[in-house]
Amino acid sequence: MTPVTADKLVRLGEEKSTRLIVAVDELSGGLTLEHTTKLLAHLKELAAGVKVGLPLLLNLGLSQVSALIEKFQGSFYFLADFKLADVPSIVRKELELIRKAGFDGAIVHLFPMGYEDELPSIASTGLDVYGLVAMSHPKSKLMDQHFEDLLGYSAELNLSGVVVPATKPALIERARSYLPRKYLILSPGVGVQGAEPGAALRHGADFEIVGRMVTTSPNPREVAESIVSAERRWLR
Ligand code: O7E
Repeated sequence: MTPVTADKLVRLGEEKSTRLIVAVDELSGGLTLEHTTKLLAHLKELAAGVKVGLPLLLNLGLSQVSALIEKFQGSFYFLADFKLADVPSIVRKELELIRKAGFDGAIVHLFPMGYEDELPSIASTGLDVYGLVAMSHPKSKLMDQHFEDLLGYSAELNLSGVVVPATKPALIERARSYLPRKYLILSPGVGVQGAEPGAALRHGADFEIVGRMVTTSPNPREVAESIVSAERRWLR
């Protein structure tokens, strides 16, 4: 199996000295192409990645999302978060289409399992895959109970990394000590969901996924600057 290292994300993070991935799920003026383009233009020097979820996809449609990726592909790492959780052969097809749309990486829910024949070979298409092993909200009891199983399973799949919430720092520490260093830890839950910017990095995460704190602010650039300056204290 070829190891996957999410080179582009790591490179952009280092070049810009940032560990911010912006989740564009909500925008003050609405999730239009115009507003999203304006936001990304403002964040060019501050964010390493852009997470595109179903709200943006369903508002813009895939062709506008692809156009956005093409416009900003040199500036950002584009991460698809389409809540993939299905039988392995279908998830594989979905990942191939995500790659074709221009994305650099994609997040997959690991709990359906059975991915061992499908996910490692996705690396050859150039798409990085991240597994979700815990969730940020306080009521995610079933996920939390199976965190160790999902973490162990993620290591078997030779992924680019995992998603572990910033709101549960003990889980980040556990993931960091358990997984090989090449696994990136991406942490959502910063800002509106309660974690302080930089805190996930302090506990061992590699990147922080931040949505509404930036995207619904009247001054997204200023907020992003404050997040990045908090993160810079913890850069390794
Ligand atoms: O709370 P915000 O606005 O900073 O947004 C957080 C983003 O991270 C949002 O896009 C949400 O879908 C995502 N996220 C979580 O908030 N918690 C999780 O546990 C997992 C994710 C996530 O990215 O899941 C990938 C399947």
